[in-house]
Amino acid sequence: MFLENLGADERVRQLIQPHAQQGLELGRVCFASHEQYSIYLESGVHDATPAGRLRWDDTLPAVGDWVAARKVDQSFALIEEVLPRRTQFSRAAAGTALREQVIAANIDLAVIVCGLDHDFNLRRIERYLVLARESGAASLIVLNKADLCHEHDEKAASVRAIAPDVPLLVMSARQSAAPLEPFTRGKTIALLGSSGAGKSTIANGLLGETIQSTSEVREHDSRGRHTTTSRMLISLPHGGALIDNPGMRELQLWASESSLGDVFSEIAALAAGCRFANCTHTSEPNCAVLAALESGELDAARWQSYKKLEAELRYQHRVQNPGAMAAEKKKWKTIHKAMRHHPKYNR
Ligand SMILES: Nc1nc2c(ncn2[C@@H]2O[C@H](COP(=O)(O)OP(=O)(O)OP(=O)(O)O)[C@@H](O)[C@H]2O)c(=O)[nH]1
Ligand SMILES: [Mg+2]
Ligand SMILES: [Zn+2]
Repeated sequence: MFLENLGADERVRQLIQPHAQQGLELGRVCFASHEQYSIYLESGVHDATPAGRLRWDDTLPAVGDWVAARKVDQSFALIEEVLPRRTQFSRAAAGTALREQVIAANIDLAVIVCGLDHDFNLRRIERYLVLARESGAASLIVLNKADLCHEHDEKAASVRAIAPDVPLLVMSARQSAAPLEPFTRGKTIALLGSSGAGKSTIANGLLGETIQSTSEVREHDSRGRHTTTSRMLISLPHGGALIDNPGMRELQLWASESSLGDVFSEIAALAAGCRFANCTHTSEPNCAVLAALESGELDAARWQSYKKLEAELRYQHRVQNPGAMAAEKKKWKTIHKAMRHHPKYNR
């Protein structure tokens, strides 16, 4: 019953079947930090540790994962298997090499929280939208702190312009999180946004009690204080679960070009109208993108934002695929060699 409230549906029930025959039971990871894990089992919360095999296979669980676990005693369990994910949120983690870091798994709805104070930033919203799109979860944007802002209609309109298909709520979490409640029932939601945007305030509102600490933002720039430092999955009173996230200082994208294209779909549509299929939209004749920039149909800041994210993804792709980089180098070597031997360059 308890796990059903947390979102255990037909899919995970089926996935656990073969493991249940081995004496394992269904669980959901509610906390993961520095190799410390907690999981919900039907009988309640247990501390847990992943089987060594998961570490070697690089398939360690993340918050939100459904797992097959072996209960060791009343308070401790061993995670034997991570069940296939429906969605997964990742960011690029810098270490010795750039790698994918899964932040949370099996999220149904990404709630992108942005304050209507100095926190308000369309470009950051776009970044989160790309990340959410890549994860497979649906998105919803909350413009919070409506009580502090007089021109929230204007700001809401500018958000609608960049994300016409994404549901948008303008609210004041300090007063009530009720507007968001209908979107959360039976779902697993993740609260994303910068420090001080009001994620934990929203979480407390939805939970109906103060579970997450919150703290005042700096007055002059509305910056938060990184109050939430770890990620936890908490069950919601009306069914479903939420993950309150720490506000990330800088969120490195982990996404594919297709997610970027989905979030900036009007740009992809424009580019399809360029005369050259491989148009770089810099100086080519009959470039639909340049024409749209000229006429004002495409906002220059939006275009810059797209290019910045695209460059970030390209870079990432190159670092991840040394093979692709080597192939690119080889291609240029061949071209340069051909040029050296070409009569035009040898006069
Ligand atoms: N005026 C006003 N203040 C709000 C509102 N929502 C949140 N706050 C305040 O903003 C401050 C930061 O809120 P938090 O909920 O701690 O922000 P957070 O997004 O969880 O921040 P981190 O945990 O640091 O990532 C707190 O002082 C809240 O009381 C709102 O709707 N209106
Ligand atoms: Mg917080
Ligand atoms: Zn073009």
